[in-house]
Amino acid sequence: MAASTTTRTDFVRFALEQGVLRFGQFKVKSGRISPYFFNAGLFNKGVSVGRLAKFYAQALVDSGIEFDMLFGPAYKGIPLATATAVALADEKAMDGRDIPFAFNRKEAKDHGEGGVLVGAPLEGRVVIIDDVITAGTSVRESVEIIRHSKAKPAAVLIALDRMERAGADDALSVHSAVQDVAVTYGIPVVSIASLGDIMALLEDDEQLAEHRDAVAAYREKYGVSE
Ligand code: OMP
Repeated sequence: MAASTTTRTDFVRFALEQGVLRFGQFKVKSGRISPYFFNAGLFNKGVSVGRLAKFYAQALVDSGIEFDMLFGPAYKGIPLATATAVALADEKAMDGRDIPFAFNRKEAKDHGEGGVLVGAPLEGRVVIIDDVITAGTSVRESVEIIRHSKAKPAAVLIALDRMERAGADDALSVHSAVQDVAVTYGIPVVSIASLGDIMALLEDDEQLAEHRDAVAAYREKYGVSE
Protein backbone atom coordinates (compact mmCIF):
# COMPACT_ATOMS: atom_id res chain seq x y z
CA MET A 1 0.00 0.00 0.00
CA ALA A 2 1.50 3.34 -1.02
CA ALA A 3 0.71 6.98 -1.65
CA SER A 4 -0.17 8.52 -5.04
CA THR A 5 2.55 8.51 -7.72
CA THR A 6 3.29 12.23 -7.55
CA THR A 7 3.56 12.14 -3.78
CA ARG A 8 5.88 9.14 -3.99
CA THR A 9 8.13 10.75 -6.60
CA ASP A 10 8.16 14.02 -4.64
CA PHE A 11 9.18 12.10 -1.58
CA VAL A 12 12.08 10.32 -3.32
CA ARG A 13 13.29 13.69 -4.66
CA PHE A 14 12.98 15.23 -1.22
CA ALA A 15 14.98 12.37 0.35
CA LEU A 16 17.68 12.84 -2.30
CA GLU A 17 17.86 16.60 -1.72
CA GLN A 18 18.25 16.05 2.01
CA GLY A 19 21.04 13.50 1.52
CA VAL A 20 18.81 10.90 3.22
CA LEU A 21 18.75 8.75 0.08
CA ARG A 22 22.20 8.06 -1.30
CA PHE A 23 23.65 5.91 -4.01
CA GLY A 24 26.94 4.05 -3.70
CA GLN A 25 27.86 0.86 -1.87
CA PHE A 26 26.42 0.27 1.56
CA LYS A 27 26.49 -2.79 3.78
CA VAL A 28 22.96 -3.20 5.13
CA LYS A 29 21.64 -5.09 8.16
CA SER A 30 21.17 -8.29 6.14
CA GLY A 31 24.88 -8.22 5.18
CA ARG A 32 24.05 -7.43 1.54
CA ILE A 33 25.89 -4.70 -0.29
CA SER A 34 23.17 -2.33 -1.37
CA PRO A 35 23.62 0.27 -4.15
CA TYR A 36 21.49 2.71 -2.17
CA PHE A 37 20.81 3.58 1.45
CA PHE A 38 18.02 5.48 3.12
CA ASN A 39 19.20 7.14 6.33
CA ALA A 40 16.13 8.73 7.93
CA GLY A 41 18.29 10.03 10.79
CA LEU A 42 19.45 12.74 8.37
CA PHE A 43 16.04 14.37 8.43
CA ASN A 44 17.53 16.33 11.30
CA LYS A 45 16.31 19.92 11.01
CA GLY A 46 12.99 21.55 11.74
CA VAL A 47 11.94 22.23 8.17
CA SER A 48 12.90 18.81 6.83
CA VAL A 49 11.26 16.92 9.71
CA GLY A 50 8.15 19.06 9.18
CA ARG A 51 8.04 18.14 5.49
CA LEU A 52 8.74 14.50 6.26
CA ALA A 53 5.87 14.44 8.74
CA LYS A 54 3.51 15.85 6.12
CA PHE A 55 4.41 12.96 3.81
CA TYR A 56 3.73 10.44 6.58
CA ALA A 57 0.44 12.11 7.49
CA GLN A 58 -0.67 12.24 3.86
CA ALA A 59 0.22 8.58 3.24
CA LEU A 60 -1.73 7.53 6.33
CA VAL A 61 -4.79 9.58 5.42
CA ASP A 62 -4.67 8.35 1.79
CA SER A 63 -4.50 4.72 2.97
CA GLY A 64 -8.00 5.05 4.41
CA ILE A 65 -6.92 3.02 7.45
CA GLU A 66 -8.89 3.78 10.57
CA PHE A 67 -6.82 4.49 13.64
CA ASP A 68 -6.96 6.08 17.07
CA MET A 69 -3.34 6.84 17.88
CA LEU A 70 0.32 6.58 16.84
CA PHE A 71 3.19 4.64 18.34
CA GLY A 72 6.86 5.44 17.63
CA PRO A 73 9.38 2.70 18.55
CA ALA A 74 12.53 4.01 20.28
CA TYR A 75 14.62 5.67 19.11
CA LYS A 76 13.99 6.65 15.52
CA GLY A 77 10.23 6.27 15.74
CA ILE A 78 9.94 8.82 18.55
CA PRO A 79 10.36 12.03 16.54
CA LEU A 80 8.51 10.41 13.63
CA ALA A 81 5.38 9.71 15.68
CA THR A 82 5.56 13.11 17.39
CA ALA A 83 5.98 15.09 14.17
CA THR A 84 3.36 13.03 12.33
CA ALA A 85 0.80 13.70 15.09
CA VAL A 86 1.48 17.42 14.60
CA ALA A 87 1.14 17.12 10.82
CA LEU A 88 -2.08 15.10 11.10
CA ALA A 89 -3.66 17.97 13.03
CA ASP A 90 -3.31 20.06 9.84
CA GLU A 91 -4.83 17.43 7.54
CA LYS A 92 -8.31 18.47 6.41
CA ALA A 93 -9.44 14.86 6.25
CA MET A 94 -8.77 14.51 9.98
CA ASP A 95 -11.62 16.91 10.64
CA GLY A 96 -10.01 18.55 13.64
CA ARG A 97 -9.21 15.25 15.39
CA ASP A 98 -6.28 15.55 17.77
CA ILE A 99 -4.30 12.31 17.50
CA PRO A 100 -2.56 11.00 20.64
CA PHE A 101 0.84 9.37 20.43
CA ALA A 102 3.11 7.26 22.59
CA PHE A 103 6.56 5.74 22.45
CA ASN A 104 8.69 3.32 24.43
CA ARG A 105 11.94 3.64 26.30
CA LYS A 106 14.72 1.21 25.48
CA GLU A 107 15.44 0.82 29.22
CA ALA A 108 12.56 0.43 31.70
CA LYS A 109 12.59 3.21 34.30
CA ASP A 110 12.25 2.05 37.91
CA HIS A 111 11.60 5.42 39.53
CA GLY A 112 9.46 8.49 38.89
CA GLU A 113 6.57 7.57 36.62
CA GLY A 114 8.24 4.19 35.90
CA GLY A 115 7.65 1.75 33.03
CA VAL A 116 8.68 1.65 29.40
CA LEU A 117 5.90 3.75 27.90
CA VAL A 118 5.83 7.50 27.50
CA GLY A 119 3.01 9.61 26.12
CA ALA A 120 -0.68 8.88 25.75
CA PRO A 121 -2.07 5.59 27.15
CA LEU A 122 -1.96 2.85 24.51
CA GLU A 123 -5.56 2.16 23.56
CA GLY A 124 -7.68 1.55 20.50
CA ARG A 125 -6.24 1.07 17.02
CA VAL A 126 -2.57 1.96 16.98
CA VAL A 127 -0.43 2.83 13.96
CA ILE A 128 3.27 2.01 14.36
CA ILE A 129 5.54 4.54 12.66
CA ASP A 130 9.06 3.65 11.57
CA ASP A 131 11.61 4.53 8.89
CA VAL A 132 12.39 1.27 7.07
CA ILE A 133 11.65 -2.38 7.83
CA THR A 134 14.64 -4.63 7.28
CA ALA A 135 14.33 -7.57 9.64
CA GLY A 136 11.13 -6.37 11.28
CA THR A 137 12.73 -6.31 14.76
CA SER A 138 11.31 -2.99 15.84
CA VAL A 139 7.85 -3.82 14.47
CA ARG A 140 7.79 -7.11 16.39
CA GLU A 141 8.70 -5.35 19.62
CA SER A 142 6.09 -2.67 18.98
CA VAL A 143 3.34 -5.19 18.30
CA GLU A 144 4.19 -6.96 21.57
CA ILE A 145 4.06 -3.71 23.54
CA ILE A 146 0.75 -2.68 21.97
CA ARG A 147 -0.90 -6.06 22.50
CA HIS A 148 0.40 -6.22 26.06
CA SER A 149 -1.53 -2.98 26.71
CA LYS A 150 -4.68 -4.59 25.26
CA ALA A 151 -4.59 -2.14 22.37
CA LYS A 152 -4.72 -3.23 18.73
CA PRO A 153 -1.99 -2.75 16.12
CA ALA A 154 -3.82 -1.22 13.13
CA ALA A 155 -1.01 -0.70 10.59
CA VAL A 156 2.67 0.00 10.16
CA LEU A 157 3.57 3.26 8.45
CA ILE A 158 7.07 3.49 7.01
CA ALA A 159 8.95 5.94 4.81
CA LEU A 160 10.56 3.51 2.38
CA ASP A 161 9.72 -0.04 1.37
CA ARG A 162 12.98 -1.56 0.08
CA MET A 163 10.93 -4.41 -1.48
CA GLU A 164 13.64 -6.95 -0.73
CA ARG A 165 13.27 -10.67 -0.34
CA ALA A 166 14.23 -11.81 3.13
CA GLY A 167 16.67 -14.64 3.85
CA ALA A 168 20.17 -15.76 2.89
CA ASP A 169 21.32 -15.63 -0.74
CA ASP A 170 20.94 -19.41 -1.14
CA ALA A 171 17.55 -19.50 0.58
CA LEU A 172 15.73 -16.34 -0.44
CA SER A 173 12.16 -16.06 0.77
CA VAL A 174 9.53 -15.28 -1.84
CA HIS A 175 8.31 -12.54 0.45
CA SER A 176 9.86 -9.25 1.50
CA ALA A 177 10.27 -8.33 5.16
CA VAL A 178 7.39 -5.89 4.67
CA GLN A 179 5.13 -8.62 3.27
CA ASP A 180 6.17 -10.91 6.14
CA VAL A 181 5.15 -8.26 8.67
CA ALA A 182 1.77 -7.86 6.98
CA VAL A 183 1.16 -11.63 6.98
CA THR A 184 2.59 -12.37 10.44
CA TYR A 185 0.62 -9.68 12.26
CA GLY A 186 -2.33 -9.43 9.91
CA ILE A 187 -1.94 -5.68 9.52
CA PRO A 188 -1.28 -3.52 6.45
CA VAL A 189 2.09 -1.87 5.92
CA VAL A 190 1.78 1.57 4.32
CA SER A 191 4.86 3.16 2.83
CA ILE A 192 5.36 6.69 1.53
CA ALA A 193 7.56 5.33 -1.28
CA SER A 194 9.29 2.15 -2.39
CA LEU A 195 12.25 0.84 -4.37
CA GLY A 196 9.92 0.89 -7.39
CA ASP A 197 9.62 4.68 -7.03
CA ILE A 198 13.39 5.06 -6.73
CA MET A 199 13.80 3.03 -9.92
CA ALA A 200 11.17 5.13 -11.70
CA LEU A 201 13.06 8.30 -10.81
CA LEU A 202 16.37 6.80 -11.95
CA GLU A 203 14.74 5.94 -15.31
CA ASP A 204 13.36 9.42 -15.60
CA ASP A 205 16.24 11.61 -14.55
CA GLU A 206 19.34 11.65 -16.77
CA GLN A 207 21.41 13.17 -13.97
CA LEU A 208 20.85 9.99 -11.97
CA ALA A 209 21.39 7.64 -14.92
CA GLU A 210 24.77 6.39 -13.65
CA HIS A 211 23.02 4.59 -10.76
CA ARG A 212 20.39 2.81 -12.87
CA ASP A 213 22.25 -0.39 -13.64
CA ALA A 214 23.45 -1.09 -10.12
CA VAL A 215 20.02 -0.50 -8.59
CA ALA A 216 18.31 -2.53 -11.34
CA ALA A 217 20.74 -5.43 -10.81
CA TYR A 218 20.16 -5.36 -7.06
CA ARG A 219 16.42 -5.34 -7.59
CA GLU A 220 16.71 -8.22 -10.06
CA LYS A 221 18.64 -10.27 -7.51
CA TYR A 222 16.74 -9.48 -4.32
CA GLY A 223 13.56 -7.66 -5.28
CA VAL A 224 9.96 -8.74 -4.97
CA SER A 225 7.38 -7.55 -7.45
CA GLU A 226 5.12 -4.63 -6.45
P1 OMP B 1 14.55 -3.59 11.60
O1 OMP B 1 13.90 -2.81 12.68
O2 OMP B 1 15.13 -4.87 12.12
O3 OMP B 1 13.59 -3.87 10.48
O4 OMP B 1 15.80 -2.77 11.03
C1 OMP B 1 15.71 -1.51 10.42
C2 OMP B 1 17.12 -0.99 10.20
O5 OMP B 1 17.51 -1.05 8.82
C3 OMP B 1 17.34 0.47 10.42
O6 OMP B 1 17.36 0.82 11.74
C4 OMP B 1 18.71 0.71 9.71
O7 OMP B 1 19.79 0.39 10.51
C5 OMP B 1 18.64 -0.21 8.57
N1 OMP B 1 18.54 0.35 7.20
C6 OMP B 1 18.15 1.66 6.93
O8 OMP B 1 17.88 2.47 7.81
N2 OMP B 1 18.05 2.08 5.63
C7 OMP B 1 18.30 1.29 4.57
O9 OMP B 1 18.19 1.73 3.39
C8 OMP B 1 18.71 -0.04 4.83
C9 OMP B 1 18.85 -0.49 6.15
C10 OMP B 1 19.35 -1.84 6.37
O10 OMP B 1 20.34 -2.00 7.07
O11 OMP B 1 18.79 -2.76 5.76
